[in-house]
Amino acid sequence: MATTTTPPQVPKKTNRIGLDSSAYKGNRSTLCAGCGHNAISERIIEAFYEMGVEPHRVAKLSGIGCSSKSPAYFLGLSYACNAVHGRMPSIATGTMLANRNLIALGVSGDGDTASIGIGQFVHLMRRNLPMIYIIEDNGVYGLTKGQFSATADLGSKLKSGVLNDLPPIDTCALAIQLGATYVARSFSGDKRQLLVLLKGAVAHQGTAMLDVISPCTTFNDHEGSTKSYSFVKDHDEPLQDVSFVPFFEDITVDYDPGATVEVTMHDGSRLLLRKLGMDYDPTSKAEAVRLLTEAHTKGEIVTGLFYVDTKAPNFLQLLNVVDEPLATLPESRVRPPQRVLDEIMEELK
Ligand SMILES: Cc1ncc(C[n+]2csc(CCOP(=O)(O)OP(=O)(O)O)c2C)c(N)n1
Ligand code: SF4
Ligand SMILES: [Mg+2]
Repeated sequence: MATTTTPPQVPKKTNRIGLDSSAYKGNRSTLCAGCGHNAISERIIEAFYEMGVEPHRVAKLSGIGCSSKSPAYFLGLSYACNAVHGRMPSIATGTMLANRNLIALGVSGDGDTASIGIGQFVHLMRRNLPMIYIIEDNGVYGLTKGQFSATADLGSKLKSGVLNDLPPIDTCALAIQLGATYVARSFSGDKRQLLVLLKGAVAHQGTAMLDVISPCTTFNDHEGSTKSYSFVKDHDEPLQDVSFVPFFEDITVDYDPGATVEVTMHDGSRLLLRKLGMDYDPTSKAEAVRLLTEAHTKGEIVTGLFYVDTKAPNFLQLLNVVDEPLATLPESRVRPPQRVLDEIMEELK
């Protein structure tokens, strides 16, 4: 009689908290094949897996758009709120005020952020709320069939031949000027750079704003578009070669301090920014804004970490928010005693 042998079980690879990568995945994507947003979802899965973040500590927040749908496709064990178009910042602010132990991960689109949501975006950036804010930037309103968004470049062309005659809003320059403390631009097709910048964002304790150019294969990947795969590949000018050493890996790295800038993040992780060509100081707001202005003039797409400040107080520190989730506080800690109420009434007399 023939005997059957069962193949030996290969144990699944796990991260530092014992979870395998399936714990960081979500539903199967319903976005178009080749959409840049799918590649960003994959990098988010990798970053949170490799950082060993507990999925139940993450709150995924988004607005409306193909980009804003994408949180359904990663971190399926995390909390999630798909907000109203352009209103994700308010929901994120409330979430973090209610429980500062969460890690807020916002995913928005260029339309969601730079058009209908611009008012909410600017106030979020000036508050330096601890959160990761990703703009999946394709220069169009993908979900509503490809109209220009406010990040579309002057002179870029729609599939129908219509030319864009308005200048773009640079969300990175805006975020830096307003007060965000970790600001970067990347490309959905640059797996390595995007993964490192995402890990740095997880380690940061203020607003980490990542504008990720993410081509829309259906409506904005043709000749004449400045957000197509081929245009971005041809015009991408990486500012630095970025690498990341997480706090839980006690690794010493040899580098030439003249050519590499080391940034220590809030949790002790380190970002190593090896200069590529020009001298650049990522702690100078003025330099960052100048760099972005010059890049626009030259028609270059500069990617990398533009600005970082690990010292500025964040919104929760400014407000002195308690450590515990507000919902767990007993009445004795949330209700002022009668004596305090009486004093207030006296002052108002
Ligand atoms: C209040 C409101 N106005 C308009 C719309 C229609 N709408 C849905 S998504 C969208 C734009 C999405 O563009 P973007 O944020 O760039 O996301 P993408 O689909 O390109 O990823 C618009 C205008 C809406 N859903 N709600
Ligand atoms: S329409 Fe564009 S943005 Fe939306 S899923 Fe398709 S390729 Fe992506
Ligand atoms: Mg868009």
